[in-house]
Amino acid sequence: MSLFDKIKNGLARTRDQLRTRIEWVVKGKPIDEDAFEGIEEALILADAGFETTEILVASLKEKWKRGQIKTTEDIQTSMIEEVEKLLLPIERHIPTDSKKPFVILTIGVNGVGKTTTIAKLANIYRTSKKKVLLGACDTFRAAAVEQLEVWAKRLDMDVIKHTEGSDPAAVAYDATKAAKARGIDVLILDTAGRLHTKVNLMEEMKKIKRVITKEVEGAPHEILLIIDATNGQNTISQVKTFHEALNITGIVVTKLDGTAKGGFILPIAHLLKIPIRYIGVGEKMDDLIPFSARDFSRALFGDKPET
Ligand SMILES: Nc1nc2c(ncn2[C@@H]2O[C@H](COP(=O)(O)OP(=O)(O)OP(=O)(O)O)[C@@H](O)[C@H]2O)c(=O)[nH]1
Ligand SMILES: [Mg+2]
Repeated sequence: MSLFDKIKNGLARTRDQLRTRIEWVVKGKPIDEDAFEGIEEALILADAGFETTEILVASLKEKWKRGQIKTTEDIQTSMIEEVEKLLLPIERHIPTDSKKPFVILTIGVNGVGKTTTIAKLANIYRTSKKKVLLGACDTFRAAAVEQLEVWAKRLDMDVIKHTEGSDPAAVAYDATKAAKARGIDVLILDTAGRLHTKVNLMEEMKKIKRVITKEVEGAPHEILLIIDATNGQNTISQVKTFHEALNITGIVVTKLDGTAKGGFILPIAHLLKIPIRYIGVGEKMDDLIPFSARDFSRALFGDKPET
């Protein structure tokens, strides 16, 4: 399956909802003001958010007034163009080659797909011949470490771990030291979405970050927030909270395959402007795809990658 097919499959539910609604408001009638209201509704139902939806629909309307939009296909083409323009600034990949060890700190609330994403990401780096080490800073439950170890075994790489309930920052310290000593290219740290102690999650993540910076100058080079697409627009407040506390450098959106609310990526691009590094479209090792504005916009509204 091509990458585009994977994105297309992943976005099937969001696309079906959007397209059915848009076709339904437009089909068989000349395009009028009412049609744009229907398009607005379709976008909002896909969690594209009011502000972003208004801007998109306003630019479509402009084109319609200038006579550049006459058919449903014209709407589809213009929508793809506008959305691609909106997403292009956040299509920026992780600049791994710059430092060694390149340290990636993975964060996010519980259950969003952090550990699975780490495995997928580690697989991508391993495939490009990088030496990868994993750090199990999720000490909330023993099963978390085991889960990471199962993946690591399949990927043939090591995990630095402590016992359940130990200090996550101490694991980060050991993992960073080990990465330096072993000539590791990429160190990826898993963290918990919940803690044993009453310490605030953000404070704990800040502590981990400080420990890493002390060991490797400029690290963590990537603070990667994982968000779950099935939460739609609700993830926006999560992104804001984590960004304020930790200055995240990138986002991975998981579980796009399980939702019709994939439109929430548009306000993330438009309002928050934080790069989306990858999207997750399934539970398997190769279900993590580099974010592409072009492919994403086409998969959201159309069938074909060309045009
Ligand atoms: N359908 C689908 N499922 C996913 C995707 N990414 C992760 N999952 C599933 O989501 C569930 C939770 O994933 P984990 O990786 O354990 O999430 P986590 O954030 O590490 O969870 P905690 O460690 O408990 O905080 C698992 O069943 C994964 O298989 C995705 O892109 N698509
Ligand atoms: Mg986990």
